[in-house]
Amino acid sequence: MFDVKNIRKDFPIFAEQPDNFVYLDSSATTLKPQSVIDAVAGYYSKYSANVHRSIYTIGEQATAEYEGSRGKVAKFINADSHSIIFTKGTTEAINLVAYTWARKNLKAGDEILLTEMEHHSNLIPWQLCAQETGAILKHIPFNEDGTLDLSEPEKWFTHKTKLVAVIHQSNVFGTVNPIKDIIKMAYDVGAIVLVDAAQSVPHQTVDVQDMDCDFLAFSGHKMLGPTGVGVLYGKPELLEAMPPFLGGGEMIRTVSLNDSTWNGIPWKFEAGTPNIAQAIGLGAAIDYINKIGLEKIHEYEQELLNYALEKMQEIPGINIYGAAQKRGAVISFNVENIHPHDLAQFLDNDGIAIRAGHHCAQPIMKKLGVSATGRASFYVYNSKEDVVRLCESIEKTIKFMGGSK
Ligand code: 7TS
Repeated sequence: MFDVKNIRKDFPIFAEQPDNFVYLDSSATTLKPQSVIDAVAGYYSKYSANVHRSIYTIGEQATAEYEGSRGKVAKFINADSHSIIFTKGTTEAINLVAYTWARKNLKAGDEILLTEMEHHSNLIPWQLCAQETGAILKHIPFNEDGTLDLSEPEKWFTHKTKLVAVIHQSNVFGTVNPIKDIIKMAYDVGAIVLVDAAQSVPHQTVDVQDMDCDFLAFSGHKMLGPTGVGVLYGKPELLEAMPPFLGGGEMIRTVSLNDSTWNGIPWKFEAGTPNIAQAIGLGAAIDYINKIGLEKIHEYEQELLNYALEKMQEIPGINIYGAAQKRGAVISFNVENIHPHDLAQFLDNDGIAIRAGHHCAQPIMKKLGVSATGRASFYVYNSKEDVVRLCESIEKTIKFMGGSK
């Protein structure tokens, strides 16, 4: 049994908000449990020293907690601590690879292979990189059901493919892409693979050894952690060979006026005072997830997803985008004759928070022929009751707006 009633007690926002508050926007960012808030506040109130430089007790405590968090992240995805770089989020993690590995290794005519279902943060860094290096962008298309069309791999994976950067779980369709197959196809042509795992790491077990990706990026704030912290995992041999991203304090070994040598990994990529409190908060979020059990969370979310799909499909005039067999608990939809922004506003009046918009995936919207969709996404604190409330509120809006006939 998944004890959602007790889990909700760990999230102080539910006591602050009106009783009818239903949060269905965890794909954008998740709510935070008290233990994460306490970990962040604890750093600031008890031992707020800088890390890696202070030879006094609270400085050593800060370093131990910050590095301890790195260890928790590493264990969470089955990696070695040295291959975990703290960044600001998924976006910065992807940019780090684009500015260092890609600009060093790509030349005119090389191909960067993406998909049509990427979040903007896994499109734009490569557009900028292609403009500078002369590399060519290619995009694996998606089918009507929101799955990737991998029927002609030879069209996409060629001897020119040098980098494959692909979303693991779609933030629009929920589709979980066949990442191991994609990685195999990439390795068969000698390409490097980056996985955008922003939507998968919080919801399913991701094991980088088993997946065997080269790079993996995700965000703390989508997994109950603070904003301002994310992770880039990289295979150590790749990270070692990459030039630094940002220059400054702590990323160096020696500095003279005209040149410098670099610190070892991962610190070579963490210039300046890092996001100490946020990284410590992410460690607390991982502790919280582990306490419940990620497998249990995944199972529960699948149950909620199936329930929500069943109930939502009964709503007249609703159009749900994406029907992959393997998918996460995120549902994008539109209701005939009602703009999703209007729908979101009406739901908000009933205390229900969904996202309406293009979800930072404008190319998906264009292909679907819509400017926006509504989106409901679920996490540990959601219940079947939330699904019922969502459906009732959508139906009420349809009646009020004279939507679907
Ligand atoms: N990649 C994916 C798959 C995402 O869903 C997001 C954020 C990002 C990258 C960027 O993460 P960030 O933490 O660096 O901003 N997705 C969403 C969303 O779906 N709604 O709001 C943010």
